[in-house]
Amino acid sequence: MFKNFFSKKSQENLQKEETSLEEIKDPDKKKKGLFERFKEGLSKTKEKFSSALSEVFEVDRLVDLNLLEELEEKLILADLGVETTLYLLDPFKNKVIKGEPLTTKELKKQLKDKMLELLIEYEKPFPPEGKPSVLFFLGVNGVGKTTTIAKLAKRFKEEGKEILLVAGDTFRAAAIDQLKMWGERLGIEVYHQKEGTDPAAVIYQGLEKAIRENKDIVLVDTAGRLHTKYNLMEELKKMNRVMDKLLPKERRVNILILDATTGQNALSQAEHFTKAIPIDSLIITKMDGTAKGGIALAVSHKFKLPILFIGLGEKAEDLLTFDKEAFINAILPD
Ligand SMILES: Nc1nc2c(ncn2[C@@H]2O[C@H](COP(=O)(O)OP(=O)(O)O)[C@@H](O)[C@H]2O)c(=O)[nH]1
Ligand SMILES: [Mg+2]
Repeated sequence: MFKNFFSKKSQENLQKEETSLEEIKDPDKKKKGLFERFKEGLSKTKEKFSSALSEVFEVDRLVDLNLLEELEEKLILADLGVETTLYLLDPFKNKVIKGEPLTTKELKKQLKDKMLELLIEYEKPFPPEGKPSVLFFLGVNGVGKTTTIAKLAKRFKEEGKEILLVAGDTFRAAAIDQLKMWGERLGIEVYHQKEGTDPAAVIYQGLEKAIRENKDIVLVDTAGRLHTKYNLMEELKKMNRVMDKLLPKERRVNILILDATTGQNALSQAEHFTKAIPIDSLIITKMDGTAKGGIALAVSHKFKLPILFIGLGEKAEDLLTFDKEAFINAILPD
């Protein structure tokens, strides 16, 4: 995998994310472009939703309890999970029980509105204001932390920001090398120490350096190994405390990375991490390769966390700022 990671393909993947001149002249066009990219990237999830829901919504008819039960089963299977599905459907059940008329057409429209409502928006500026601001990336091994850091760092660099990457995954030398190679490729400095160094110490010194050198943004990589003697959660708490000592919390975003292909497992990962340290937001990766994109709704709802970006591939431009309308319309078109 590691070798693969820095293949020629990956290099080509680092091409510039461009906004065309037409999009600048016509912001609606940009929005349309965004909708298209969500649609394309989420096509597998859309197929799953449409094959599951087409029977329910095919003909416009009056909704009864049977239909809602059928829909319930299908939404659970489309990775929305029991909790979120019940939350979405309960008001419609109550309506039907009370004998209020509701057509499938109205149901679909109102269901989409409710889905939009439960996706929390990230209200604060991103990245946070103040120099330096810190993005702290967490998540289990292989979810895409290092790749996402590279994608974001590239974006910030193109905006003219001074960046520092901190190699807080000191568990394997290869993890440090992976970040160093991204740094070289992107022309961005990486603060690192030897394999096995206490990650909290690396982060402390990395942050001190960023403060001293007046960097704009620090992106901190971490290890994600859960099934070893290494107590990841305790280590993460320590890293969090160390950063609190150097900078006000408002300048940092703790970002949990989840891999959409893991489906319901993402919920238990979120459970673990949110118990250990305060998580501010989510990035959900690998939405391109999976039909399990519905997990985004389940995890955002259950943990009341906004989604900042979604990963729709390995290319640099495949990190899209999360747009809930584009997302819902992509998986559940009218
Ligand atoms: N298809 C796809 N692959 C991704 C995405 N994000 C990361 N990957 C791949 O997932 C693998 C693991 O990524 P890595 O950043 O090393 O994960 P880490 O262990 O969390 O740092 C790599 O092969 C990445 O290219 C994505 O959005 N889509
Ligand atoms: Mg990594």
